[in-house]
Amino acid sequence: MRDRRRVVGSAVLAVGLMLTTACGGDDSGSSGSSGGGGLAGKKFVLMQGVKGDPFYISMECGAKEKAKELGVDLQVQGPDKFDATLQNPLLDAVAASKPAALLVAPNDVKASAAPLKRIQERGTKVVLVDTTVDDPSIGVSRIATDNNLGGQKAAEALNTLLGGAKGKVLVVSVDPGISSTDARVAGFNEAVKTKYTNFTLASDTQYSHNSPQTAASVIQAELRRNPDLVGVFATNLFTAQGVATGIRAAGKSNQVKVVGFDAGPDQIKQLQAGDVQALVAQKPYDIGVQGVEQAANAVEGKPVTAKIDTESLIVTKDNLNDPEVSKYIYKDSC
Ligand code: T6T
Repeated sequence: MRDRRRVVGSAVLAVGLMLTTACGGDDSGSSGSSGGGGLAGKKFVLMQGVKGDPFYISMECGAKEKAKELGVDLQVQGPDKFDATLQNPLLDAVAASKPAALLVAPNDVKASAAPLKRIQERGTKVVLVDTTVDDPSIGVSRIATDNNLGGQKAAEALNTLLGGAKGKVLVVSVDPGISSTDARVAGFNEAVKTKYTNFTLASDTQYSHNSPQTAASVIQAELRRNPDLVGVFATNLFTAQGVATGIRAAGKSNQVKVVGFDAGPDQIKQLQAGDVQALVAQKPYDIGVQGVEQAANAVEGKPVTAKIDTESLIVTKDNLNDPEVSKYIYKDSC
């Protein structure tokens, strides 16, 4: 059932993934109708890292499905930008409404801690989904992709694409202080240092601030400084989209191989067009399902799993139409 719902069939892919714009993001409720016992009607909140991002929309789809099954009332919210100064006031408002549980993707490892601590102290069960904070006392459960491993997989994919050749590569990330993307950078850099020593980092990690436009300008500036660049690892959806657009605009799509994290509908189009050569797809739907499961366990006083690492997989033009791969392509509506 779960898999069927998230399948994007290969036929749909073939006609170019004509998916419409995002539905997720703001206060869309999902009141359950069945099951749940002591959970029936309990209020849960999912605070996304940012609104309108197919990664978080896919997470929302999984969370809603599970909430429905358990009879939980799930409200979904997210800031307009991936920015703790925008997310924190939303978290303070959540604290005031005292939900039974909060699933949250904190925007910053440090700046998000204080409001989450306040929420937790008021008795709400906090489950961290996708991103985390440094303070280990926050969250009864933390559920995320093994992002360090994902970064290592990206390095391996780039090496395969380049046939083991020597050359300059670059990492473009989002902002320092985001647990997920920082771990991807660390995993990639470790792999370059220890395994893919044929690569040289062209410069320090560059940052897109989660803007495709900024990512496009960053890569174009970098291509002017390093015209012999051969590869880029872009650590999230909007960064990867912008990097691919920038490389195409610079006329360097044949020279520079791009490995991007995430598998949003527009990223798949870029993969099909040859502007990106590999994607590291996460399983956000599963994170949403497991997030609600763990939150429900905490609310009911049942055992909770403190840390769950979810998987990622490499998507290329060659495996894209395999249903076991295409089912992990993100959605922009449930
Ligand atoms: O890559 C995901 C998520 O894992 C990360 O924490 C922030 O960016 C995304 O939402 C993609 O835009």
